[in-house]
Amino acid sequence: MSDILFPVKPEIAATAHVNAEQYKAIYARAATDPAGYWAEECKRIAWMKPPTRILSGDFHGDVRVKWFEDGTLNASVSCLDRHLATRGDQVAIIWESDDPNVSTKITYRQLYEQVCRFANALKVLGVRKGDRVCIYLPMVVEAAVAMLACARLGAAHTVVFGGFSPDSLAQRIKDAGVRVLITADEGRRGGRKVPLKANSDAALRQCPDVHSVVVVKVTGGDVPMQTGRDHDYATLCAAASPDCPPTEMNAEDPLFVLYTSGSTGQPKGALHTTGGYMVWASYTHELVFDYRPGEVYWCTADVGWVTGHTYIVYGPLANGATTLMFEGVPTYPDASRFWQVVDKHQVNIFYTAPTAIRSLMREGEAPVEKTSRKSLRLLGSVGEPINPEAWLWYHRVVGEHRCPIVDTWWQTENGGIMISPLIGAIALKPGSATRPLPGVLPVLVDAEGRELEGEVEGNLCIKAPWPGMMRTVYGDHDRFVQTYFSTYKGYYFTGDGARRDADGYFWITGRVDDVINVAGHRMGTAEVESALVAHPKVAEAAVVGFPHDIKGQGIYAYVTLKVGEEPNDALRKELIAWVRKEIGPIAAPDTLQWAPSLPKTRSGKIMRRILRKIAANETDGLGDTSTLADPSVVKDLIEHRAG
Ligand code: 6R9
Repeated sequence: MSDILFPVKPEIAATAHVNAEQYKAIYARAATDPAGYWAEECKRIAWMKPPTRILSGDFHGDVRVKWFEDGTLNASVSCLDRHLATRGDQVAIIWESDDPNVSTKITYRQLYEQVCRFANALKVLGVRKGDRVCIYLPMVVEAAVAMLACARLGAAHTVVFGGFSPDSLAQRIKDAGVRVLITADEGRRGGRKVPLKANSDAALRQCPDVHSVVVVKVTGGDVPMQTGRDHDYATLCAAASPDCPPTEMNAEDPLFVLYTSGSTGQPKGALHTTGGYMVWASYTHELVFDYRPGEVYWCTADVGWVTGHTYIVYGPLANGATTLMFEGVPTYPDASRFWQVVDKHQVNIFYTAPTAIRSLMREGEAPVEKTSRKSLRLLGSVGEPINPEAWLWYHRVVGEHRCPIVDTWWQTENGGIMISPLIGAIALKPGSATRPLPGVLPVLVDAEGRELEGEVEGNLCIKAPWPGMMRTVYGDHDRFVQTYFSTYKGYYFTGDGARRDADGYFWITGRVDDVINVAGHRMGTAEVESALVAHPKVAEAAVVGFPHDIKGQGIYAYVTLKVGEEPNDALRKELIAWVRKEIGPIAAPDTLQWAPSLPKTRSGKIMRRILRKIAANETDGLGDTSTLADPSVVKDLIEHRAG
């Protein structure tokens, strides 16, 4: 681990939202008097009826946490209406196309009008308060419009990443009880086309309840439209009124459901509510990015992930920022693209993932150095642990030692950033997410759930509710309690391990459950396994993560074939393509090894610890294998290690 320390620069501390002394004071205040602290902070968003009851519930029993429960609001008002008087003509969204010659800008007033029109159009299609609407769009402005239009009507959106397969899309649509889908003809990424409408059509064959599909023309590709079901986005909006009063929502009414992978079975729909989420989105965006009015802010995530929800759409728009939406990829047309976009739009704050930094690092410094990047003031990282080498490269080459880096740790379930430096208050250590934000009480516990003190490594838990936390798993509250609050009683368990150093800094070590983090995307091993065993020739499969230079972790699959099936290269390729088709490209195994049998305990449990070691090529330290039913299995797997 890196011991290098980058102290807070005095000129940054002097102007930042929070300096070291203030951090200490507000951290203590939020920890000891959460209701008092958030009663003040919740005023940062627009309320129809301001709340008087701030917090109820805790992490015991059936975990019914409520924030601001007697307040009412509409999230779109905080993001749009309230800015019209002061910054109606300021750019709200800069959209940069996959094609470097194309970009557009849309002001708060224009965004407001588009959202109102589309909300009215959705109303005509029957969307009502309390419904769920699925959004399966590429990175186009219409994705933000669609999210805000749902919010305006009080319908929860569930955004599905455009890289997911028809089956994954269908699964989410069915689980959420969706009846209206918003998609595009095709997406564009790195010069290639993504067949979103074709995928939607395939998915909807399994979803008879979806009665309406709205299709945004992105590429203009020729796609079949089903009469009565499919509607053209532009035509609907042109016919709709630009005036749409916001629906009054309770603070605890759902804002969105976002599916995320866990250690078992099917993805879970993380349900976020309106008041607490919006307060957390606005608060964390302002503090962590030290956002100031007039700045251009760019988060490179996709809106299909939680980072896109909170830090492209809700946080920045609530704070009246100019937020950049990028349709493309970091390496198209070449490895200079990010920095060209930074120069073109004079970006001040830039937030990306370690996997992107590592892939650009591999291309050398020249593509970065041929750009100016003088507008940059602050850099951010999210999605997985950032290795100190990548951190230092980001700091030296991209930020020219000028820009502090905020390594932000958080999860879909959290709603927004939880552990991160505040640039005016906390000295940086490359590779450490540093300290918790005010309102966040992280603890490390041992296997028995006992809190550990001081310099120690343990399981990362959170001790008390914060406004942005998810409230339930959509449609399955028992699963919510079971997944997050049963491992260590009275604590929210993150699924991550972490170390705390002598300065009280947190170093996230990665998942301690059966979740793999592939290029910042969460993938449950169980999901990949069930896709593999769904193939007619596969008898059994075990999937683990292994260290990968660019992606952080790669996917390593051990496959046992049915009796009579011959392992060969063609079948290996077929199985990898099968997973890609079943779940999506992000789930495709990097390595697939044939396993005549898998290492199991006498009770039949697969010993993943051993499979992880073999995948990582750390076969010297396999540890105790005496509980295996047949220890010879391991020898065979080591001999035939793939990759
Ligand atoms: C926002 C997001 C959550 C998991 C989380 C952890 C990993 C995210 C990290 C990080 C180390 C960071 N993670 N940020 N690990 N340092 N700065 O990524 O949400 O997709 O739900 O993933 O990602 O393992 O548990 P999500």
